[in-house]
Amino acid sequence: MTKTTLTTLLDIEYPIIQGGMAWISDAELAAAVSNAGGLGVIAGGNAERHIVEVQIDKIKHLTNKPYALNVMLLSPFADDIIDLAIEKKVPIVITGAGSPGKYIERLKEAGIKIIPVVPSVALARRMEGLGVDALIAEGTEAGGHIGELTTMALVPQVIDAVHIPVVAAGGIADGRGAAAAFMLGACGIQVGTRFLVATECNVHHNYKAMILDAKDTSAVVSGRPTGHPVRILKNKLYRQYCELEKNGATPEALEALGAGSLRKAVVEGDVTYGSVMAGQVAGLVKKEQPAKEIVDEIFAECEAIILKKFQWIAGK
Ligand code: TUI
Repeated sequence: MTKTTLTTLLDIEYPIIQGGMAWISDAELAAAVSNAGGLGVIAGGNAERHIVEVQIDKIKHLTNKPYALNVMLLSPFADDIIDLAIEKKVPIVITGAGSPGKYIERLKEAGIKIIPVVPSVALARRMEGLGVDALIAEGTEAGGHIGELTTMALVPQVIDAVHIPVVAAGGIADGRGAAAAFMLGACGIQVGTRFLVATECNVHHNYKAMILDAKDTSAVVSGRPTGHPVRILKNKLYRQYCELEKNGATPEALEALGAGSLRKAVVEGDVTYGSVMAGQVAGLVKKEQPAKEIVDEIFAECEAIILKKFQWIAGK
């Protein structure tokens, strides 16, 4: 048990949030993380309401611990997913890929805690002004849709700019990353990539294998010209993307190449022409293990590092 403002706010045992990963974070993974004492997250992604509804109904049978629903605001169904969160009395909503401004009043009225993911200080300030409960400051090391700033630079700047709890995300996969996040002043961490290889994660085994094989330079960014840069593992799809970009393809043509590509990798296991979203820490992820083991290991390692540093500082 590690008490921080985040564990108190969310009524969880460990200050860790599982990253909401479109097509991947289902009730099974989220429940495993919540049962391990962290905050499990079901990802709405681009899915229609009825798909997400099944996962919410399912998680209620798999855990009695708090969980969250991640609402991806670029989704054409974002309005429906917010309605669903309210109807189903989801305890916590995490938003990504945009500003949740227009939904905040209704979510607050329903007693739902709101934690937006922010890539900048400006958005962090705006969100605080709207009365959100906490923020996740996500650095560009993260997988999937990303901002510009690194976690190391973003997190302390966001912390200095707001008075609400700030969780660090992007580039954190083990106890060393967690300890670094706490040193920056974060009250918790969000981890995505490492949970991709959790035993309870239902992503295709080819996707897991590619994460386990990744090295430091495997994760690259595609789609900058579309305005929606996405971090993925290098493959043939990425090379096609680069070719199109080099030849001056329109953002629409680039978007078209990406359409449906995440599903292709996650569900069909086509990791050659599919989009294998992952963070820069993919190279640190070396084995498949149960979510509980991942959580326990991260905090045991984090605690040991922090205790060792204190001894060092005290000159012992
Ligand atoms: O949302 C994510 N990561 C994601 S979403 C996703 S699904 C997807 N698939 C294809 C294309 C795009 C997305 C895969 N990974 N992380 C949280 C995050 N939010 N990162 C950056 C942001 C963000 C960016 C701009 C949040 C707010 C924002 O606001 C701009 C505004 O509206 O002011």
